[in-house]
Amino acid sequence: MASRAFAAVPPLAKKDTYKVGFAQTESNNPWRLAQTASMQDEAKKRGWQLVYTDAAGSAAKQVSDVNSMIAQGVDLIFLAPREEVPLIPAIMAAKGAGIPVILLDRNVDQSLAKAGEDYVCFIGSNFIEEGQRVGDWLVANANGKTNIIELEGTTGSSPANDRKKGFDDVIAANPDFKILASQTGDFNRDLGRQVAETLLQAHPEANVIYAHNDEMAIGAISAVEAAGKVPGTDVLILSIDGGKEAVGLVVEGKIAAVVECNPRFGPKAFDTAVAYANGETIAPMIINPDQFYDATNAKELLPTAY
Ligand code: GZL
Repeated sequence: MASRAFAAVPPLAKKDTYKVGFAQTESNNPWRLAQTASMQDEAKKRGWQLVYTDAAGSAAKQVSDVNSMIAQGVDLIFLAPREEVPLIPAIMAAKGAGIPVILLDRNVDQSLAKAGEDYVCFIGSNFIEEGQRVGDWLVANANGKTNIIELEGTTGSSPANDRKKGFDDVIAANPDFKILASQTGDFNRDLGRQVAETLLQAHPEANVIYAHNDEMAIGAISAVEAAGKVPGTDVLILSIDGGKEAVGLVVEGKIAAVVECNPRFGPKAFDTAVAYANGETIAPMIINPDQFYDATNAKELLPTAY
């Protein structure tokens, strides 16, 4: 793994406007599209030049996307590392080229790169807490439904790793509950549906599905219905992201609860870059507050969902 060539994160000069890169992981679901739109809107609002790339689901391409931004001489790079380890070389290459990196949304393996040394900071949700909040809600509201299928996000990504850890730790502390099976659906709706169908066939006693994101939760609804069961009545479906479609399904009773993971990074990301240029101390982790939706508040809060 690349060594740490510099002692600290490269500075960002104070300027009126900047040329910044945003290396997106993929554009395969509403959450990612909302994140990209927020970044593009903010760049336009501030008159900054945004060099945008889409890695189309490939960590290797995301590394080359960052390297191309370095070659273009951007002032700073916003990076949403698709997976925790493969993007480390890109972070070190930017650091070596004197370009500061701000991580958005997804984090990197903390044993390989550190905020304040290798990149400016991480801005995003506390994924472990998101998983814990889903687990806590289930323990309090299960009404006897304790046999769980877990649909994991992208293998190796920090949201998948940490949403699993947060939820599974709560379940481990509550012996009445059991995770029957846990498998990746790659944050994808149709793959989530396919995996849920397979696991429901293998575990007909399952009566809870915990999906690491809305797309897989919505896919799971189709799988539950294909199995001749009623979402919300026979099987509780739990999710994270909190997009309009999923919150609407909470109102309908097909999804039991959703923890928000707000994708609107633009204002906070650009403000953090300016604060860094102004020499302000930047916290290593800037955590976004996440709303919680269930039958008690989804109807009222639906208009505010992204
Ligand atoms: C979480 C983000 C995840 C979303 C998914 O911050 O990285 O990626 O939860 C998206 O919907 O694909």
